[in-house]
Amino acid sequence: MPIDLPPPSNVIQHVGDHVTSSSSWQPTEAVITRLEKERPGFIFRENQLPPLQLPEVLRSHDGSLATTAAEWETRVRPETLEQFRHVVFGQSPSVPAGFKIESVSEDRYALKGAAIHQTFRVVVPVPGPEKTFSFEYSVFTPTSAAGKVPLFLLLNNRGVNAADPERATLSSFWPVEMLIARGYGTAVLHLPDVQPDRPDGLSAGIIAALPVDAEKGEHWGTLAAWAWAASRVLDGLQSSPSVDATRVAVIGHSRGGKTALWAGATDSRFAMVIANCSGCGGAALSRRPFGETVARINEVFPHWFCENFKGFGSDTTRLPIDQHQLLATILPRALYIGCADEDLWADPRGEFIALTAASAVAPLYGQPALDADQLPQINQSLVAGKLGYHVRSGGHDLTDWDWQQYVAFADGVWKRH
Ligand code: GTR
Repeated sequence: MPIDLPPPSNVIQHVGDHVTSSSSWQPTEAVITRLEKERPGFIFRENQLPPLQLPEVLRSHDGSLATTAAEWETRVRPETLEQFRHVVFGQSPSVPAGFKIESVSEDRYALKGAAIHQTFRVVVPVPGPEKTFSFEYSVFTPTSAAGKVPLFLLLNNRGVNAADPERATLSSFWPVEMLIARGYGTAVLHLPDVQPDRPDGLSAGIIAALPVDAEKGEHWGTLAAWAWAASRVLDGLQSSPSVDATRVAVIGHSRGGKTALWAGATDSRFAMVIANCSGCGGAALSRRPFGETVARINEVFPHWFCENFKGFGSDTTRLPIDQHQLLATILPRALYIGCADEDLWADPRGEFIALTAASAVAPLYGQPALDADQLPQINQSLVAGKLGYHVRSGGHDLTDWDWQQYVAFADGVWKRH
């Protein structure tokens, strides 16, 4: 049963082609005009969108509404996850027997003595002649920590220089030094080590190595393979004497953000999920064709989702679910959605609508829901209970400012002051 969302009139008023605002964030005319030139044929104005109707997050297939946390957890949430496996991300394999994690290296004097740096290898038994498929991840923990530390696991979708474990190249994409100084551990998984990010990449990587028992239409895609690997890293973190595995935040940017959401949805051991500029197939709504659309993402990145998702490009209203329900499956754990002013391709406002709709789950756990009229001003972090949201000024990136908001959010949720 779809519900009508309130029109955005309390946030944005449409006057012909011009948009005037209340104090909430709204895109500037200059950015809209630039994107309309750069990406003709796509929508960057609210008044060009079709009316939005979304499935209710608490509604079960049988029509009943979850009114308790137990009903949500035992009925609606599992149904929702199954729909996402079926039509968006595909079915992932179970963990093969004999799977193990080996220590590769340890530097007890990393970052001039501020951190211990360890590297691990995940070894997955596979049926082919290679017998195993393996990939590595790196972990930094503060030397001065009195006990186990909470940790940010970055899913790195960029080159190694964006998240260099050797620290020869420093980048705001992975501010290890800042995180260590703030008392956090941090780990990085380089996503292409698990699965190549190419349309023709499905004949390589973990997807080629590890068979999955699923119909063709719901065979796992690249994002699901990356998310599965993130869970294997969490397996390793669980046996670390220096990491508090009950306080691990999985964080990713863009395609890494989409992956972080799916990892958090499918693995409730992740206590916090942070999706930065995740956009279409991430926190942005498929039924809102603002910026990147389902048709376009499946055309340009045909390897990311399962085959079934391609069938909805021409009419997203036929999708049995939408991305707000993906966000809902992460609740009542902590969830932060960050995006950027100039990144209209990723639809910051659509991400906020998705988060507010997902927040219907929060009151079942005594936590506050969000209202659509709470869209914050630019460069202001909105935090309500265990939900966070911001629109930063600037473009499609994971910046120092974004990280500062995420660390402050984790400090608050995990009461570290
Ligand atoms: C964009 C793409 C997005 C996003 C991004 C990225 O071009 O359209 O869906 O994933 O790239 O990962 O950088």
